[in-house]
Amino acid sequence: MALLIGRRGDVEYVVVGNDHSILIPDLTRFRSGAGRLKGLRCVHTHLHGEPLNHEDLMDLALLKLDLMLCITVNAQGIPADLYYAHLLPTNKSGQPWIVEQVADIGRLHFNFSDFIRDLESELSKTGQGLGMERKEKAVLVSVTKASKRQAEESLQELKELATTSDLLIVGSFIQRKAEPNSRFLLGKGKLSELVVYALQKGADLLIFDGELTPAQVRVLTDYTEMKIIDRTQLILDIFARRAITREGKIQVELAQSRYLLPRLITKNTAMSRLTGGIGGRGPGETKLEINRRRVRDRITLLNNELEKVKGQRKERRKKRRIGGCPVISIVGYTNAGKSTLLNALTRSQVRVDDRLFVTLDPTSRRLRLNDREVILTDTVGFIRDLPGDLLEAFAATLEELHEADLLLHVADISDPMVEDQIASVGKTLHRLDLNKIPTILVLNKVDRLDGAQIAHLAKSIGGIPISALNPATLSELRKEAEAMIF
Ligand SMILES: Nc1nc2c(ncn2[C@@H]2O[C@H](COP(=O)(O)OP(=O)(O)OP(=O)(O)O)[C@@H](O)[C@H]2O)c(=O)[nH]1
Ligand SMILES: [Mg+2]
Repeated sequence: MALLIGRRGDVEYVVVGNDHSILIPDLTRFRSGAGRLKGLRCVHTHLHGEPLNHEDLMDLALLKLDLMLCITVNAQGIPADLYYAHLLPTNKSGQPWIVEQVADIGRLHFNFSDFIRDLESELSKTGQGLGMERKEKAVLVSVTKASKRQAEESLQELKELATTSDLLIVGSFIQRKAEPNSRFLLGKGKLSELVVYALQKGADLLIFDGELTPAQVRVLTDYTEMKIIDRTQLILDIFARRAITREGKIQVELAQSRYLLPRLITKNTAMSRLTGGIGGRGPGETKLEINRRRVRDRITLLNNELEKVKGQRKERRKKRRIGGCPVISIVGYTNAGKSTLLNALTRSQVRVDDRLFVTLDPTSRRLRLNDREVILTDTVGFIRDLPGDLLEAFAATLEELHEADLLLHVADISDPMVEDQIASVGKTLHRLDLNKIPTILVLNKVDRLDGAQIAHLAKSIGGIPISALNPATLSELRKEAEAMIF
């Protein structure tokens, strides 16, 4: 038999099980926020004299109970040893919980109110006093077959994405697995470790590297009672915050709606977390109450609007074409320095920032090459595994690239992942059917490396080394572009 007892000592539930287990009811109506426990303790009997078992501890962690206590009973039916466990604040040994044993219930001296007040204040201390409270705190999670190094590099990028989205990353959690558990992704034991880890770090958001299926989001949300998002959603969120023009906004909302649609069947709790987006912002927030049909209608509407915008773009392009100027488009991984190069070549002032996806809307500037005029355009950056919905939604913007006579593929040579990034940009260009356009590979940010490193990389990767911050390094690139375009 089990009692679930609230903070003031009121019994919320009485559960009757059998001689070896009890079933705890759905507790979603009880609170538990970042760094906060459930406000319920579970006191139950163990009829065979056994201490707290694995299931008890899993429940303690996953449900974030205040306390899990069992009273064993001896052969005469008299209360014997007693065990209790509670979660621990962050500690050096990384222990998630502690189990205590008391030999006789009569000797249990335990002031619950003082205990729980101290524990909760310890738990909520994490990250406080640093002026960080206002930011949402998140833990990054990677469940992967890849090597530890690959997983870490991938998480580094995920961290940049999260920071760009104004989240505070308070920890990361990697599980390497040959075959990820397709339903839960992580095993239940690992999942409970993750929940306690997030609690200790004061996080209420879990960000999974990669894309979760709608079913996985549902199951993970139900089990952890935390907000769950994946890399795709994070990227969509960034785009939603960056979009400025009407066209950009339509494209992003379209991508978000498409992503949301198959996920709308989830249970209510999961849905409100999901549709709220991160901190409930972006186009996602208005969707709390809308159903699938309305999302579908919205998608149709957005598609129509996008068609109109496409038409207008085409007209504008035509007009430009009449002038007969050749077009050079800058493409590349996000943050590679594309906008900086546009600025350097055309002495413009488009926005440059050390963040991901600063540029969303294409910008065109005139450029004089060898006394002839060309048009140089800057575009949205690419990223590894660019969400399909997003790529499709941005097809209108990226269509412009089909008009290009030459592509400058800018890569950040100082990034340890540069070769992967070049490859994934290549893949995206292929997906967009742009791989037939002549391309110059531009290795940017050489100022960050020494001569020997540059020579080595330029030889193994190929391409023209430049530093977009230093116009003096651009002459070889200008010459090569001239030669290819005229
Ligand atoms: N050290 C160094 N930094 C550079 C160079 N070129 C660009 N950067 C920096 O790299 C960061 C990103 O530059 P952007 O031009 O915004 O990059 P982008 O490719 O347009 O990025 P998105 O539009 O966000 O995809 C900025 O902080 C730039 O100052 C370079 O040659 N050397
Ligand atoms: Mg840019």
